[in-house]
Amino acid sequence: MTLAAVGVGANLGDVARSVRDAIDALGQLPGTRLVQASRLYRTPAWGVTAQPDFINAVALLDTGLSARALLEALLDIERVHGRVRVDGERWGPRTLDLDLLLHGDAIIDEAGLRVPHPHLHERAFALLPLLEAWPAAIIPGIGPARECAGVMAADGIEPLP
Ligand code: PH2
Ligand code: MG
Ligand code: MG
Repeated sequence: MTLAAVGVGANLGDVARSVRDAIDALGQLPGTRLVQASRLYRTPAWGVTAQPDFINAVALLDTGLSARALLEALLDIERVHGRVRVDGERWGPRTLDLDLLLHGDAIIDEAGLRVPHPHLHERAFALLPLLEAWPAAIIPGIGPARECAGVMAADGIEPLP
């Protein structure tokens, strides 16, 4: 079994509902248990900033799924939530985005699968909920997630009431 962290985000549709439903769905994957989920955070869009705020959260899973199998399961859950991938579009608005942030201490760089998530250490919207769910999280090849978050502005990121 492996501890895996999944970033959950959405900024189109009924976003809080999508994020909560996705966290439930993650806990029901085969051979997988939901260990912890962060609160939901409202976060300003990062990267492409001219789009609605996101709701972000992180789910911590204990799973027997390989990173590749977990990735495929994440894509399935995204599709169930109406995610439409637009060719060539990067960082655009979406009904649901599930990102494999960490899979134990694995470092993977394969087609479609990069773990740890290549932007995790520079995104407060992912690090803050990650640290809430898993305070001791280590980003393989980078270091403790807490140290990355400590040097980062978290402007405008707030837990939902
Ligand atoms: N996801 C992105 C790009 N920008 N910004 C926020 N605040 N939250 C996200 O989940 C997000 C983003 C690409 O996946
Ligand atoms: Mg993403
Ligand atoms: Mg994604």
